[in-house]
Amino acid sequence: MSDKEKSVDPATNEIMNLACKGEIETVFDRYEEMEPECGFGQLGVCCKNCVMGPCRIDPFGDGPTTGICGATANTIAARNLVRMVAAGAAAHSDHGRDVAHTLLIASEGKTKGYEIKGEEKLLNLAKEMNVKTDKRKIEEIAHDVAEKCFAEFGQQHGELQFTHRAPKKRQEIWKKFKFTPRGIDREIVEIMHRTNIGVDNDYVNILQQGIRAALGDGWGGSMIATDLQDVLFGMPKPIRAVSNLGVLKADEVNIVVHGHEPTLSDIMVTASQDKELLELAKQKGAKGINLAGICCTANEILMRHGIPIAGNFLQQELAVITGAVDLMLVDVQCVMPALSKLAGCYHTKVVSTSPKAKFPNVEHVEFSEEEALPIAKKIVRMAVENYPKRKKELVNIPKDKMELVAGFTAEYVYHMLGGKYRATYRPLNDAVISGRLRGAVGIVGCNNPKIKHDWAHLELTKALLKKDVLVVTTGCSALASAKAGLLIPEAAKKYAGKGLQEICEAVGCPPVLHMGACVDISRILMVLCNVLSEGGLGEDISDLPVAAAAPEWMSEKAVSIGFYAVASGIYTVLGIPFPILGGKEITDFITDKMENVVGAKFGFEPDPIKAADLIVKHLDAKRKALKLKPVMYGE
Ligand code: NFS
Repeated sequence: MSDKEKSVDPATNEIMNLACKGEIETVFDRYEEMEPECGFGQLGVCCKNCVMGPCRIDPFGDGPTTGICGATANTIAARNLVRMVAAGAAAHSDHGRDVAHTLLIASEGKTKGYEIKGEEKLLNLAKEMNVKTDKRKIEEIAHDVAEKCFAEFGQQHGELQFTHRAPKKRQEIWKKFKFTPRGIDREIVEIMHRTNIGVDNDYVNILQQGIRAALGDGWGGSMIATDLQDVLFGMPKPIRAVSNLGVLKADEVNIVVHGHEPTLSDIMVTASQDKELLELAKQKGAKGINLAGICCTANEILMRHGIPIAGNFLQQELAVITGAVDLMLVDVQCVMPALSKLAGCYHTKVVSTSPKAKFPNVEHVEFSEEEALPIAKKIVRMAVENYPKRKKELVNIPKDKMELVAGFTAEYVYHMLGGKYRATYRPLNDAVISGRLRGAVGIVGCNNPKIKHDWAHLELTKALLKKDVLVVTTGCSALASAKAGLLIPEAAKKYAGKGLQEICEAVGCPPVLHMGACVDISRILMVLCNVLSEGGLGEDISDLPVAAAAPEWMSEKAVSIGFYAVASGIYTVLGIPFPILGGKEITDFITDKMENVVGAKFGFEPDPIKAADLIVKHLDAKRKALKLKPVMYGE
């Protein structure tokens, strides 16, 4: 690759230069080679939902104005978009289902390696779900909670349990427009039905089902994943750790876990500390076994165990190019197929584990929750045995690494602000009411080679901090902030406005709060519910001076997240527009009219500074509507 720097992260650029010299191909090269990308696809006006086509609508009006069946650009764009929602919601929800399964078999004593570490959370869930707790063993309670969560996936009518956590007003809006999800799977299936040739042709009606399925993700599948993970693996608490490629070690066996489900990564933490395997590592000449993570599974074990972060989505290939990764272990989601070919150039073993995600020419060690620990140990052993094959001349580990604090939860905020004896959200609400804090924004989502790596995440985050906006973050955006040093308390002094600085100093927290993986955006929803119940800031999420942004998104999961955020009443700004711009009316609906329905809308803005302006304007308008004082430290 010849081009100028692809990232704002020095470690990424260093390894990119290496790749370039060695003529090793990465995602950045493949992106360049793909340009110009298909314009019809970008505008959302190509359809291949039946084989009379594929059809494409001419965006300039010179060619066909409808598909062969008569579908307009708006219909086609809407169908394509909600199919993205279906795929995204399915991914998050299937993750949630796997966790429910693991909890179920763990409660029956059928697993090797898992135990119930989050008792308090389990008991709270039991109460919420009407599961009896009196004189019952913790396993029995866990069993019934897991079964109830399982039932949410296949439920055919009624309302998903956790939608009742939303403020009353929000629930009423959902009821009024038939947005309340009935069952997680049902809503996803209905998208596939409605977008089949010749079914739902009204773009607004199509979006209605997209919203319902997305809410089934945010207040269903993702929320179940988060809550049951807390039950199984324990509640995260703020923890210090280190991030970036510099966490790889030259003299230790490096195992990188990549993917999403902590059922695998969490057990790898235990396996990598096994005495026998550590001894074996020494025999092979390594000083220890170093576990590190990439993407959201990294977030899971970071916030529960302080396991270091090797990088975010666009760094997965770069980790291999350091030549120091002895084994990369993958499960599901965000794993590039390119890894298999790339690993062939190094000694790195890539190992797939999920029956749902295999790769040609990649060794597959099938993971099962029942045999979790023995399988994890087997994989660690493979890594250790591969260590002597490391080619010293190919090892280049960048020096860059950065301290961070991660692991904030909706529950922890009570203690963080209220102190030891009086757990409360009051100080947070008061900070907003008094104008010391302007509001809060969730910055989340992926990386995308269309945008300089990490740049938009960081520019937007810094611009908002300066305006006294508290930032909460998850996913690969959280990892971008981690690498840039925004997740340490000291960052407040450097980047935050005076009001936010005062709060961070008083509480001892960073100005950017790491709240976990992408499924943990459900934690952010719960923070907002808690803020509303504390009082003084309106009655519905759409009343709050809050917003969301995904400046570098690329995954279908982000489409689902965006929809449940907006349908929950949160203004959401995307750095890359949805592929719908070929349909004028649907674009207008999503970026404007939707506000009349759900009290929030999408904004599309690639420039992070302009995005920050849009968000600040929105926060100020919400403050005004609540009749709050002007922000304490002015502009
Ligand atoms: Ni987490 Fe969200 Fe993937 Fe990163 Fe993007 S999809 S699940 S943000 S890139 S891991």
